Amino acid sequence: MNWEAILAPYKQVIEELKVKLKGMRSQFEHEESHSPIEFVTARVKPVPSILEKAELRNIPLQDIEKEIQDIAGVRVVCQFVDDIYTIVNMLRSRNDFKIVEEKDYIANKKDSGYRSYHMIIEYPVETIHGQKMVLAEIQIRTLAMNFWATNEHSLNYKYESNLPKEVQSRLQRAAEAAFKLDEEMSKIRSEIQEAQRIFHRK
Ligand code: 0O2
Ligand code: 0O2
Repeated sequence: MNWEAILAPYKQVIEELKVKLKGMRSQFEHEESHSPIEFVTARVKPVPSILEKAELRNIPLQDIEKEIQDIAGVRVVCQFVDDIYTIVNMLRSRNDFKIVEEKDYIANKKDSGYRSYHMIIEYPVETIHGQKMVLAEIQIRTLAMNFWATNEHSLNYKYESNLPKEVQSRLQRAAEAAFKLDEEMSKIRSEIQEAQRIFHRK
């Protein structure tokens, strides 16, 4: 398989989405005091991870583009939980792509303790062979959720997804602690924002 050719449109999609989301951030910074977007990262899923996921789920190679929805992955990280829903609503009102699925792992956290808001979109990308519809996953989460997910992800990698029971329950408790932190931060949000406004004026 010519992976470079297959993945080229996905690379194009994440670059375009990154520009658009970072554009939203700078617009917010100019027009409002608080941007709901802290930072944006993106990646094309590495080929070995694509193959691993396909094998795990018995997805035939010719169905990979249809069945694996996160080959193009964009992550939007926010300060506050409310910011996540601000972004979600803004993304829903756009007309440069179509939302095909939404998964609210904040209202319904995963058993691991994972929290995030996921949107699967269908994004039209112009290629040298014409327009192609490409699936992409946008993950929207707070800094605390991101901190947790990043650590959990690397532990899982280290233990090859066979985390010892005690590590699993520790991680679940850490996830609750991270969520508590988000709740506490929301409560003092107005004070933080006031401080940021003053800092910005300086
Ligand atoms: P900015 O606007 O300066 O923040 P590329 O190498 O072109 O594929 P990029 O964007 O350089 O893409 O790399 P990637 O890995 O997609 O995104 C990394 C971006 O996320 C960088 O910003 C980092 O500064 C930002 N980032 C990662 N972790 C954190 C974090 O914990 N806090 C903050 N504030 N930012 C973080 P850029 O792209 O340089 O752009
Ligand atoms: P990567 O690139 O290593 O992050 P589904 O068929 O809906 O049950 P699917 O299609 O895997 O499952 O989608 P899901 O679970 O909605 O989202 C998949 C991605 O969300 C993962 O990508 C992770 O990035 C993230 N994620 C989901 N659950 C967890 C979790 O328990 N911990 C962490 N750290 N991240 C999680 P991949 O495929 O793992 O790839």
